[in-house]
Parts: sequence; C-alpha cells; structure tokens
Amino acid sequence: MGRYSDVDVIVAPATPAQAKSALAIVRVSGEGCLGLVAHCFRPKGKAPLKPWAPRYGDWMDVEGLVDDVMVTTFRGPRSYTGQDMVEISCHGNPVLIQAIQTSLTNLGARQARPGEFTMRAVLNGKMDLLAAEAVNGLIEANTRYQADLIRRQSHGPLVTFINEQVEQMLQMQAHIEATIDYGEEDIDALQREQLAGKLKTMVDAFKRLEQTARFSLAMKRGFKVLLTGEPNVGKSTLFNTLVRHERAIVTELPGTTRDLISEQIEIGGLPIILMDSAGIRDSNDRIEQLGIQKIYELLHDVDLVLFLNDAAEPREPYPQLKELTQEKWFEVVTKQDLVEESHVAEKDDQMKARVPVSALTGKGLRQLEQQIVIRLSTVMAGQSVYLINQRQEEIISTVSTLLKSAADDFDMGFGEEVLSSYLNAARQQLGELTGETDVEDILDRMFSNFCLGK
Ligand SMILES: Nc1nc2c(ncn2[C@@H]2O[C@H](COP(=O)(O)OP(=O)(O)OP(=O)(O)O)[C@@H](O)[C@H]2O)c(=O)[nH]1
Ligand SMILES: [Mg+2]
Repeated sequence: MGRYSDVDVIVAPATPAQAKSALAIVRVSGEGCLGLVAHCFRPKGKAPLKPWAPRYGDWMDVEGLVDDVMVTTFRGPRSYTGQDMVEISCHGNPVLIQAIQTSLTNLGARQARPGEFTMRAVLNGKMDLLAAEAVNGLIEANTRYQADLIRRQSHGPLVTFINEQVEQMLQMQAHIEATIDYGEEDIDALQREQLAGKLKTMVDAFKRLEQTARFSLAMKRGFKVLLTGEPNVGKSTLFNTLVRHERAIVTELPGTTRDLISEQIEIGGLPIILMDSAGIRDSNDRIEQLGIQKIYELLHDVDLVLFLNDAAEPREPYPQLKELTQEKWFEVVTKQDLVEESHVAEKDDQMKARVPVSALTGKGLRQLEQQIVIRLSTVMAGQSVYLINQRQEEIISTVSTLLKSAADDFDMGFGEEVLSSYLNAARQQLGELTGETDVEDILDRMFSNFCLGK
C-alpha cells in the first residue's frame, strides 16, 4: 500500500519529547503492537493485561529497567486509530522517553510520521478529514474562543453543509440530464430561471463561507485594528489606554506620532493587533508625509479602522479614507470630557454608529471595546459553518470561483451542459474537502503540519 501502509507498528511521544515534565506519554499503534509491548512491560501482580484498564509496572530494555510506567492497552477498532494501540505513561524525561521508543523500534516498530496516528484514524473510518483537521486546530488554538470555534466545527456542521450543497448540485444536474436526454427541445425559460435562482443562492452561500476563512486566520495572527484621524484628536492617548501602558508618546502638539506603532492585546477574547498612526493632514513635513503614506498602504490589509474625531471640533472624515476602507470603518468621538453632556447627547442622535469616549475619564471605553468585537465578528454572525484552515479556504475559494463563473456563463446564455460541467468540477473539489475523493493524495500534504504523536 506504499506510503500510506498502516500495517507497520508505529511509535511516537504524544507529549513534548524534548522537555522535562512530570509525566509523558508514548503512543504505539498497529497490528501486533500488544505483543511488542509485552516484550518490554512487566506488570505488577499476576493478572493478565486487560484492554482499556491501565496497569502499573516496569518497562525493561536489554540493559534492564528503564522506568516504572502505567500502560493502557486499547483493542481495535475501539481506539483512536481504530487499531490495537498502547499508551505508555512514563516520567517526563527525554532520555527515558527515547529509551522506551528505542526498545520498541528495536523490536520492529518504526517512528511515526507527524500526524500519522490521526491519519490512521481517517483511513480506518474513525473520523473524516475535517474532524482530523479540527484535532490539529485544537492543538494549535491560541485562545479559548478559537478552540471553541474549532470544536463546534469538528462536530460536523461543515460536512452537513457540504453534503447539502452537493445534493443540490446533483439534483440540478439530474434535472439537466433528464431534459438533455429526453427533451425534444432545450429546457424552457422558466426552468432556466429556476436553475439560475438556485445557482445564485449557492454562490452566495459559498461566498459567505469563504469570508469566514479571513476570520479564522485573524483568530490566529490577530485582527488588525488601526486608529486614525486628524492630528491631535487623541489617537495615541486612546492607544495607550487600550494597551494599558504608556507605549506611544502623547503631547499637545499636532503631528506627534510619525511612525506606525503596534501592540498585541486581547479584547473580548479576540486577539487584536492595535495600531497607532500619524494624524492624517496635508503636511509639508517629509517624515509626517511618509507616515501618512504608510497608513494608506495599510488600509487594504487591516480588519477594522477607527476614525477618531475630536468632540470639541468634529470634522468630516477624509472621503478618500472612507472609500478605501469601505465597511471596515467606524467613528470614535474623543475627548467627551471637554464637551457638555447635553451637547454629546444631541450629537449622539445625529451621529449614528459613532462611539463617544474620553480616555481621560474612561467614559465609553467599554462600549468602544464592545463595538470593536461586534464589528470584527459580523462575518461570523448567524454563520454556523466556517473554515478553519488554509486548505479548506483554498478549496472553498476554488468552488466559489467555479460557481460564480457558472452563474455568469449561464446568464450569458450558455447551455445547461456547460453548467453541469461546472457543477461536476465543484463537486470534485468538495469531495477533496471531506476526503471522499483522492484521500491518499491529500493526506500527505495535510498531515505534514501535524505534530508528532497525533
Ligand atoms: N481632555 C482630554 N484631552 C485628551 C484626551 N485624549 C487626548 N487628549 C489630549 O489631546 C492631545 C493630543 O493627544 P494625542 O494622543 O497625542 O493625539 P494624537 O491623535 O495621537 O496626535 P498626533 O500623534 O499628533 O496625530 C494631548 O494633549 C492629550 O492629552 C481626552 O480624552 N480628554
Ligand atoms: Mg499620536
């Protein structure tokens, strides 16, 4: 069976192999692994080893005692990989972990490749590819929020979504086939309209799904939030307040901040890269101009732009800025302590979606943080399916493009058989996503990102 043969007995530490810790676990899987373990393990007491029941005893190699260990055996198919498996819990010392592994490789086991245990679980039908990716995602998650998202996804909403979409595609194709095979003429205008409608719904659904990938990626690397506005409106002051230390220089002089300053923080469970920037104005100062230039270059890459406006002298945001940032944008009205309450209330009314704050008194900061979280997570609102990694994003993006082209061609009057061939291509891609087609091809790429022992 070549590379993906799962008849070998594989062994690897499931816990960090190079660090000292109280305990470590060495994992073994494959036909005959119980026999190999029996060569090395001397359980205390006379009773025979029973599956799923941990046993305490000595681990021996040719030189003698290696460590006292707890050994748990699992009988396939009721195990993680679906095969016979053993977990050896030893003291967390790299030397001992290595010795236990070597005692097994000397008997014919081989070192597992990254992700190979999970790969066997997939090959043996214990989980699908998406669930396997969720295993890796959970190990890699940086925040509780991210872990929760991934765990929910691993219970299959994405698979259900894909299966539903594939079913729809098949129905459309069956409909097309039937008319092509038996129809005297082409399908009529009404039927074409119905097909176009279904296709449009499908295009939208995949587009929404595609956008969730950006959210997942940002959950890993941080959401980029930029503070911008005219000089002296209080950007650096607000920045320092949100990052909770005096990171940026604040003065009463306009044009204080020149370079881009960024700091990683967490707001409402979201990792955020907060950025303070030079105030935007028409300036003759070369350094300041360069700073402003930098902001414009950044805009396409940021997730959210807060345009700060001074409550005492509010201005219209630069139209160019508004245009460039489009929906990734909202206004924060600073220095509320300088204006009278009634004045603020009156303004609040006309200035919808503007958040009034005062870095000086702390007023409005909680609402500001809430607004940031709401705005960053809109793409996830009401969305029960989402993508958790680049492989999924690439496939869904391809499907999205295929469906969009199908819709465009169909609108332009191309025949139904053209639509059908687009749908074939899209289904093929979706099969790769869940692992229904070409599993072997995908496995290598996918599992190379896993850690050893998983
Ligand atoms: N009363 C009051 N003053 C503030 C507040 N926030 C900032 N200021 C003052 O406004 C002035 C400018 O603040 P900065 O934070 O440096 O403003 P900036 O937008 O970073 O300015 P540039 O870097 O020059 O573009 C300073 O004197 C601050 O003390 C606030 O909430 N209330
Ligand atoms: Mg500043």
